[in-house]
Amino acid sequence: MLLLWQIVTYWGISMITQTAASSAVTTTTDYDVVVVGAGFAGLYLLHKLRALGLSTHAYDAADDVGGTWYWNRYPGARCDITSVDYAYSFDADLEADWQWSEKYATQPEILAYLGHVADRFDLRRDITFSTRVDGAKWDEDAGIWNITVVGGETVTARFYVMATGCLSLPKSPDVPGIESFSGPIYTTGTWPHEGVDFTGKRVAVIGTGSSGIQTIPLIAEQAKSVTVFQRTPNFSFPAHNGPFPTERAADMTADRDAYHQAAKESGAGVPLEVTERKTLDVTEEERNTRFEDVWAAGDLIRIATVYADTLFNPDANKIFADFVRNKIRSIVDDPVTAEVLCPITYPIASKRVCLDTNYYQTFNLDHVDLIDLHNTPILTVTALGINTANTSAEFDAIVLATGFDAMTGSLVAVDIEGRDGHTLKQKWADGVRTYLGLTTVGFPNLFTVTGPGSPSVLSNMVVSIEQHVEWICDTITHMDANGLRTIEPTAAAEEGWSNHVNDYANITLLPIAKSWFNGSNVPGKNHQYLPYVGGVGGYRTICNEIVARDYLGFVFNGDQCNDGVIRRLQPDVNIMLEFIATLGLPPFETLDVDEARALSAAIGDEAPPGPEVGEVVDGTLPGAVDALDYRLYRPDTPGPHPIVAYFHGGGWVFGSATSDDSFCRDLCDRSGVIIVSVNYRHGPEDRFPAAIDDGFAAAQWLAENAENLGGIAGHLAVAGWSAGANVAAVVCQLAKDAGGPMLAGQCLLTPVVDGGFDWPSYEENAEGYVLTRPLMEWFLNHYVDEADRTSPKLAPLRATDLSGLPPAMVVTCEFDPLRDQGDAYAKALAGAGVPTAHVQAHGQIHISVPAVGQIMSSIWVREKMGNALRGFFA
Ligand code: NA7
Repeated sequence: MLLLWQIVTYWGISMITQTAASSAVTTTTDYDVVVVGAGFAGLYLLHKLRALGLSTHAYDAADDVGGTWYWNRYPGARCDITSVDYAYSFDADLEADWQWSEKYATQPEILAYLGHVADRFDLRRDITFSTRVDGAKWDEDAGIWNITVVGGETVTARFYVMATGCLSLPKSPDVPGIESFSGPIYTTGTWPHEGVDFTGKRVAVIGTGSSGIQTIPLIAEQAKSVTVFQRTPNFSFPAHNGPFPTERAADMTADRDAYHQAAKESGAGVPLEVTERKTLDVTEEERNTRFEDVWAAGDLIRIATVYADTLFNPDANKIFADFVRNKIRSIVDDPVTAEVLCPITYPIASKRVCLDTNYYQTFNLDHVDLIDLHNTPILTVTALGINTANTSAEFDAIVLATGFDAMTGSLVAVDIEGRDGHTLKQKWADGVRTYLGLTTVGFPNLFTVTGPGSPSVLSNMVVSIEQHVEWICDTITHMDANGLRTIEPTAAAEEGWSNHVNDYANITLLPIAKSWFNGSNVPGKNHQYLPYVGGVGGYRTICNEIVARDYLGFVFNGDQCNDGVIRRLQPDVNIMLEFIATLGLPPFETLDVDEARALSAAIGDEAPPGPEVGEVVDGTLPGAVDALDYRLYRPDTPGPHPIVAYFHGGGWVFGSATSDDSFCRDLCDRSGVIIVSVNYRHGPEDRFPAAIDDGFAAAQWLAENAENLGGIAGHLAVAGWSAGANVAAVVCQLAKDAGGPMLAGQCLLTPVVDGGFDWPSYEENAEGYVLTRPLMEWFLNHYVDEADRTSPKLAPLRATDLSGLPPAMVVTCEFDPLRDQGDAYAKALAGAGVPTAHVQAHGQIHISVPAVGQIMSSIWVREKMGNALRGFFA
C-alpha cells in the first residue's frame, strides 16, 4: 500500500497528513515532539530536533536549564568525569569557545556551561520552566501523545521523549522520625539556591555515597561539628582536582574527530586506553606500582579498568580492594574509625566508586565524628537530634545525602499511560523491560534518553546522551521519510534485550552490592541490575546494527514488523567466537585426521589451567583391547571419595585422558568426588563400537578397583561431554543390560544420543558456533558406518526401554547442533521414570560450558553439574 506523508510545520503546529490508498487520516498535534527535561539531554534534543525542522517543546520543573546540575547545588558538587570529556562534542565551535577552569568542574561551572549552550542556540524559547509534566497518555486511535502538566494544560505530540536523567528523583527520606526534627533539613539533590551557612552549627550528615563524600569535607570546613551517619562505607579515591589539564585538551584539539570517535568506541565514553592484562598475571611489585599510579591519577575510568579482570574475578577484585583499604588505613589516624570507613561487604566498583577531596582526612579532625549505622542504627530522629542504638546527639541541621530513586524513579513518577490504558509504572512494577533502554513495548513513540538497559550511568553521560539523541532524531527522520507514524519494539526484541542486559551484568561482579544500580537502595523496589554493562562502543554498534537491519525488533504503524533479537549469545561466548574468527583457522572437516588432531591439541594447549585439586595421578587401566590412559583428579578433602568415570569430548576422533583437564579439575573441585578421565579408542583407526567397548571396560575396572584408587566401593557414576557423553550414556545402558556395574548417575553435557541429522537444531545452528553440522558429519563418518547409526550403542535415544537407568543430568546448549537430541533424551529419560535434571543453557554453544577460566556465563552450569555429581552419591 502506498503511503504518502506530508509534514507541515507552521507556528509550532505540525499537521501530519497520511494518505493511504483512497482513505485519508489527518492528525494535528501541537508539536512533533514533546521533551521532558532541560538538562544535557533535553537541550541537545531541542537543538537537534529544531535543526530537522520539527516543532518541539520542552518542559522542566526547574526555573532554568541544567537538569541534575540545576538541583544538586550542595557544597562540593562536581562532575567526576574530566571536564574536557564531560561536555558536548556535537559542535566544534561550542567546544572551542568554552574553557573549563578545573580538571573536575564544579556544579556552578557546569550549570553556567549549560546556560551558555541554551543561550548560544537560543533554546530557552522552546522550554516552559517551572512546569512539571505529570501525565502522558497515548491515544491509540489518533496515534498521538496527550501530555498534561501540573495545573491542567494538555498538549499533543507525535513523539514523547523523557529526558529526565538517571539521578533526578531524590529517594524519600526513609529515616525514622525525620519529620519531627525541628531544625532545617537539607537534601543534597534539592539544595537551596541561596546556599547554606553552617558556621557555628552542629551538623548531622546521613549518607556516604558520592554526594556525601563530596560535601562532608566542605561542611566540616564551616561547621562547629559534623557527625557523619554511615550505613555502608564506599571506596573513594582522591580526585586530585586542580587546574584544567591542558594536555588532555591538546589531545582533543590535535584531532578532535579522532578523539571523539575514540570516546564513542570506548567502554565508558572516555578515550583512555585500557589494559588487557590480568591482576594475577603480573608480579605483586608490578601490580602495586600500577595501583599507586591509579591512586595518583584520580580518574574513575582508570580505577574501573585497573586490570582487565577486576570487575570479573573475585580474587583479582579483592587484591585491588585490599590496596584501597590499606590506603584508607594509612590516611585515617584512628584505627577504629579507619576500619569503619573500610568497605568489606562487596567487591570494589560494584557500588559507585567515588572521587573525593580530603574525604578520609576529614575524619582526623577533632570536630568530625563517624557513627557506624551498621552496628548502631538510627532509632529515631527527634525534634532536637538523632538517637541511635547507643548514642543520642543534638544537631542544628541535618543533611540528607541519601541518594535517588535512580534510573526508573523519574520515569515512573510521571503517569505515563500507553496502549490499552496500562501505565509504565504498572509495567515495570515487577521488573524493568526495555528495548535498548530507549523504547518499551506498549508505549509507541515514547523514547527514554539513557533509560534503563542502556550504558547510561556506567558511562560518561554526555557521550551516551548524544548517542541516544542522535539515534532518536535519526529514527524520527527515517519514519517521516518513509511515511511511518508509530514505532514500538516487539515483545521478543524487548525480552531478548532484557535477557542480554541481565546476562552481561551477571558475568561481572557488579550486581553483587546493594546499590542504586540494582534498585536495592529504595525499599520495595524491584531488584535488577539496570544499566547495560556492555560499554558505549559495543552498545552503539548494536544500535547501529539494528538500524542497518531495517530496525530489527521494531514494529512500525502497528503492522510493519521486523521481529528478531539482536543478541542471543551470552556476551562472553560472543567475544570468544569473535576472537576465534580473528584466528582464521581452517574448518576441521577440511583437514586430514592428523592435521585436525594437531590443531585440536594446539587449541587445547592454550586453554587456561583449571583450579588446583588435591592430587592428580596419571595411570593406565585395562580397556576392551589395550590399556587405556587415565588421569585421576582427587579432591582436596579427606577421602575416601566416590568416583566418576569421565569421558572426554572430541567427536570419537580427537582427545585424550588429559584433553579436558581444566574441565575435569573444575568438576572435581565443585563436586568433591574423584574424577577419572579415561581415554578410549578413536576413529577412524578404531571404529564403532571400540569407544563404547573401552568405556564399558573402564567402568567395570573402576568399579572393581575403587578402593585401591581412594574411592568407595559401589559409589561410581559416569560423566562426559559430547562424544564422551555418548560413551557415558551408552555405558549406562550396557551396565543396565549386563546387570552391572552399578552406576549411581550419569552426567551428560551436550551428548550425542542419535546418529541422524533430522533435528531442527542441526539446521538452526548448522554454522557459526564452532561445532558445525559439517564437522558432526565428518566425526560420524570417521567413527561409524551409516548402517550402525540407529544402533542404541551409537544412538541411546533409540533404545527401546530407558527405564531403570541411573539418575541423569542432561545439559544442552541453545546454540548447539546437538541441542534437540539432548533435549529429547532428557525428556525420554524422564518419561521412562529416570530421575532427570535437565539444564538448557541459554546463550551457550557446544564448547562454552567446559571452557573453564574463559567463559564466566557458564559457571552456573558447571556448578549445577558439580552439584549433580555430588548428589548422585547423597
Ligand atoms: P548514593 O550513592 O545512593 O548514596 C546514598 C547514601 O545514603 C548511601 O551511603 C546510603 O547508604 C545512604 N542512605 C540511604 N538511605 C539511608 C537511610 N535511610 N539511612 C542511612 N543511610 C542511608 O547517592 P548519592 O547522592 O551520594 O550519589 C548518587 C550518584 O549521584 C552518584 O553515584 C553520582 O553518580 C552522582 P547505603 O549505601 O544504601 O547503605
